Amino acid sequence: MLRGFFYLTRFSMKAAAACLSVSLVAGIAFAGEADPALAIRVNQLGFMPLAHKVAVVSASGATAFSIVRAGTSKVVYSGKLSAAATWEASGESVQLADFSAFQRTGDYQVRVTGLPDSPRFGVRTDQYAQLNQSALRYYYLNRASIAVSKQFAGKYARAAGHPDDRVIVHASAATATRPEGTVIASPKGWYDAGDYNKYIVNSGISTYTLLAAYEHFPDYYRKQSSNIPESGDAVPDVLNEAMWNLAWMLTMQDEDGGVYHKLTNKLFDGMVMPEQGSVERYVVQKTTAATLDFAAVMATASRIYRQYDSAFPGFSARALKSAERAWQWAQANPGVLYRQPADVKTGEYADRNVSDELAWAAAELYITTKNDSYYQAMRLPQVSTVPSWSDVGSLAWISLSQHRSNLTATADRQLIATHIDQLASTLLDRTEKSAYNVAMQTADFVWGSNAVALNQAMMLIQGYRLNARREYLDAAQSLFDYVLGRNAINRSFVTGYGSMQPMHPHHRISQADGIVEPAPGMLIGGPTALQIDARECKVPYPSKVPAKSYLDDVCSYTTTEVAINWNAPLVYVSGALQVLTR
Ligand code: 9MR
Ligand code: 9MR
Repeated sequence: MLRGFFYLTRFSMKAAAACLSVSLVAGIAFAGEADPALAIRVNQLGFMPLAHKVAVVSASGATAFSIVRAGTSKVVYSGKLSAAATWEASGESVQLADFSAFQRTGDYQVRVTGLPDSPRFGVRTDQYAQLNQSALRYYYLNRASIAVSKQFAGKYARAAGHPDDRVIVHASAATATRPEGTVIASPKGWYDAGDYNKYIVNSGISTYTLLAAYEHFPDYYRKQSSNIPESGDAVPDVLNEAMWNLAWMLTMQDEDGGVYHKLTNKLFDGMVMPEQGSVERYVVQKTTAATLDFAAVMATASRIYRQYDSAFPGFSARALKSAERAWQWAQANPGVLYRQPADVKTGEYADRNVSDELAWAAAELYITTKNDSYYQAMRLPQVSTVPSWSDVGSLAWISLSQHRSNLTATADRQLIATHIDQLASTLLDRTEKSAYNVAMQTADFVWGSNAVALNQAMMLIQGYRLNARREYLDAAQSLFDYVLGRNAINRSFVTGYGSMQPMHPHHRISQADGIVEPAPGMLIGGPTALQIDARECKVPYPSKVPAKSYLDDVCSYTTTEVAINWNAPLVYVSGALQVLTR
C-alpha cells in the first residue's frame, strides 16, 4: 500500500494537489494505493505560536516526525508519533504528530520519513486576523438591495440586486389588515446562502452569532476593520454589518407582532448575478419559530446597540419593543409550524420543535429586561446540545453565561455553568478518544458538517471562557484545524485560505461573476454522505464514506454551498482563537 510513497518523499505539495484534482476530475481514485496527497494533514493556514498544534499522519509504521522550515531540510523540532488508531468517520488508520511545544514564528512543514511532506503552514501572532476579516466580509459581499462597490470589493464589485421594496404578501401570510397581494417594503438583509432568498429562522442564529462575537470580544472587534462602506465610523464593523440584516428583519414583523418565515421567490433563481434575479418576491406564512428567533435576536440587539444610540437613533428601544411584541404573538400562537405552500419551492427551514426557540427568546428577553417572568418562562432540556439553525437552546446558555454576574437573584448561576461545562466536557471527551483528535463523529456529517465542527468549537470556547480549562481551548483549535485542512481529504474548506481550497462553491455570485477564484473567507458546507444532488453531478462523488463524501463542484449543493449560518461560527471561532491564544 505504501509502494507509491517511497519515491515520493520530496513530492511537492503542488504536484500532489494537481494529482488529487486530476483524480477527482477523472472520477478515479488512486486504485489500491494510498493517495500521496493525503499523507500528512495539517491546518493549512497555520497557528498562533502558543496554540495546540497537531497534524494527522496516515499510519505507515513510522514512529517519529519532524518540523522543517518550509521548502528546506532544516529541522526545527522533532517528536514521536502517537500509536495508530482508526477514525470511524473516515475509516482511516492515522497517527498524531503533536508539536504544541514548538512556538517559533515562521513557515513550516511536517515531515515523516517515507511520506510526502505536509502542506505548508505559518506560525504567527496574528495568524487568524485576516481570515476573521474575510469571513466577516462575506456578509458585505452578500448584502441584498445594494451595489457592492469597487472601493470595498475590488474585482468582486457588482450591481445591486433584489431591491425588495415591493414585496407581495403571499396567501399563506394574509390577514384582514394585510390581505393577499398587499405590497410591503422589506429591503436589505443578507442572501441566505448560494440562493438569494432571505429566511428569518436562519437569520436568527447567524445574526446572533455575530452579535455574540462582539459581545464576548468587544475590544478586538472595536479595533477590527473589515473595509466596508461604514468602516471608520463610530461603530465596530461587525455591528455595522449585523445592522444590515437587523434592519431587514424588523420589516418582517407583521402589525400583529408575528414574523414572516421568509422572503422568497417562488422558485430558486438560476445561476445568475443578483441583478438578474427575480424581482417578484413574497413574504410567506408567519410561524412561531421565526417569531421567537426574531424575538431572541432583537432582544440581544437591543442591549448591544444601546451604547450606539447616537449612530442608530431609537434602534435599541425599537428592537426591544419589537421583541416583546413578537414574544406576545408567540405566546398566543405557540405551535404554528411552517408548511411550504404548494406554489413555493425554495428552502423551508421547517423546524418541528420550537421549545428551544422559546427558551432562547425568553433568556435574551430576561437578560435585556431583567424581568424575572422571562426567566421563569425558560424551560430548557436537561442536556445541552451543539447549536444549529433548528436547535438554538444552547444560545440561551451562552448568553446567560456571558451575563451571569449581572443577573437577578432568580437566575440559577450554578445551573448555567453546569450546562456550559457539561457540553464542553462531552465534546472534550470525544476529542480525546478520537483518532483525529477532533470532536466530530460519524453522526456529525450532516448537511453543513463544517458548521457542526465550528459550532462545537464555539461551545468548547464557552467552556474555556467559563472556567479556563486549557483542554477546551485546545479541542476548539482542533476543530478549527479540521476545517482548514486537517481532515480526511486534506483540503481547506475555506475559500482563499490554504494550499488546497474550494474552487467551485454552490453560490450563485461565485458561479455567475466570471471570476475564477471565489471571494475569500467563505466556509463551504463540507462532507456529508447524503449525496442527494448526485444525479445533478456529471462527476461522481469520489467516496461514500461520510468524512470523504465531498465534491468540489457547483452541482454538489449539499457539500459546497455557502450559508450565513455556516460563516457565522467561522467569524466567531477565528476571532476567539485570535484573542484567546495570544
Ligand atoms: O441552489 C439551491 C440551493 O441554494 C439549495 O440549498 C438547494 C436545496 O434546497 O437547492 C438548490 O437548487 C437546486 C434544486 O433544489 C434542484 N435543482 C437544481 C437546483 C440548483 O442546483
Ligand atoms: O442547512 C439546511 C439543512 O440543514 C437542511 O437539511 C436543508 C434542507 O431543508 O436546507 C439547508 O438550508 C438551505 C436552505 O434550505 C436554502 N438555502 C440554502 C441552505 C443551505 O444549503
